[in-house]
Amino acid sequence: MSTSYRIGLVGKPSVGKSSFFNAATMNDVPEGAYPFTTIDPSVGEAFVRVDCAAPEFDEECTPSVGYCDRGTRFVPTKLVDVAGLIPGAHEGNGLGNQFLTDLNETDVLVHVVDFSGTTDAEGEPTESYDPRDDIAFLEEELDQWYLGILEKGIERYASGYTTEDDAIEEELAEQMSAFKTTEDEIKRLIRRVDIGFDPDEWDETDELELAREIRTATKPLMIAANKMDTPAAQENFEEIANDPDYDHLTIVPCSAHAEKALKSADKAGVVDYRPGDADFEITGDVSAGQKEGLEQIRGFLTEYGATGVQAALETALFDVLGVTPVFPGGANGLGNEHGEVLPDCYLIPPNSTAEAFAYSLHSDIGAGFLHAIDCRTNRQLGKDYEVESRDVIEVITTN
Ligand SMILES: Nc1nc2c(ncn2[C@@H]2O[C@H](COP(=O)(O)OP(=O)(O)OP(=O)(O)O)[C@@H](O)[C@H]2O)c(=O)[nH]1
Ligand SMILES: [Mg+2]
Repeated sequence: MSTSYRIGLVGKPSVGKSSFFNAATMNDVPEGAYPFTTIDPSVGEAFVRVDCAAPEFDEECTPSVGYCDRGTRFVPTKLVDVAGLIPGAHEGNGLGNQFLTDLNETDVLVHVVDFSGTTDAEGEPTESYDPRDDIAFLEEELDQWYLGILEKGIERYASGYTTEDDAIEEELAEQMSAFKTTEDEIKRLIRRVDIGFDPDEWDETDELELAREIRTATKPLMIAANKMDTPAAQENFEEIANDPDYDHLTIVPCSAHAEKALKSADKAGVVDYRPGDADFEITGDVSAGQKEGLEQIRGFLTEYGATGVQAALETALFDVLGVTPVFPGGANGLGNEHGEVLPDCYLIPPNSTAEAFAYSLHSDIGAGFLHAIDCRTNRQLGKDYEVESRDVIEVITTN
């Protein structure tokens, strides 16, 4: 069993969250140039790319989930498309708090921003809207959401409802359990904000700062600059990507439309396109108009290296969250008893040890852990070895 990660797509209405979702998952949820096209969240299967390890062993892999295309493994992960949020959502504006609840289960967020500037703060059509305003508002909105929950925890604590020897971090960890945080983490974050452990001493700024720390720790976020197929978006991107004020953010340029068009054309047998690639081949009969459209997309790929949809998902999971892909293997040949070769590529939490990896395979394997073997070098690995990206590992157990 490997950990199942969920990537959440967030942003104001009409930025292209559902279009991105459809492009990534080949689903068909409604897309529309009007706010709140999406009301109920959708969960779909997307893929992240990992260089397959099998060719290094002169083998061909047989994936049990996902697929492998010319040496690139496409490993499934969950993608969640939620309703748009507008300023004041935490106070009930727009669809209010519902979408926030839908985000609870996500591990990392892709903030989809309309870089073309053709939608206002509410997602209504406009011109020359500054994408910087979107970047700022979303984080503020999420912070307010966290603050509201944090305040409830502080109130509970102050009311003396909890038992005497409860520490504030215990109360807050319980209050914020939906965000998968722990007492230790809350303690560490309170220390980092440096406000002491007596909530009576905290003012509003302290509380907001703590809420923000907890939010960034439990819902890390990156930005997908969408609608990059338009000149206005390209201009905005040029400016913002070169603005030192935005250096702390990861911004991936993308075109949900281009990705969807290429995948659909591939499915129709008109082009050969591997998701995330910088180029494609026209393999079928196309009309002059289709050819022109495809060549336009090719121009985009040449300029930006890819459509950006794959890149955004992989940046979120591998760079922002630090998830490690690892192949369970065998030191004496990669195949298992069923003749499957490297059937799995697991996504495990950052900084996992060999022992933690063994536990993620099965609790019995973790409990019986003797040592692990690096299948590339046949080197023995101890339980504290920190698993690295694309390691091929066999676990040796007592049983
Ligand atoms: N040019 C361009 N337009 C896009 C792109 N992606 C989405 N759009 C358009 O943007 C509009 C909104 O798209 P949706 O995917 O419905 O946006 P959303 O963020 O899901 O909107 P809500 O569900 O209302 O929150 C539609 O008219 C899309 O065709 C893109 O990559 N390029
Ligand atoms: Mg939508």
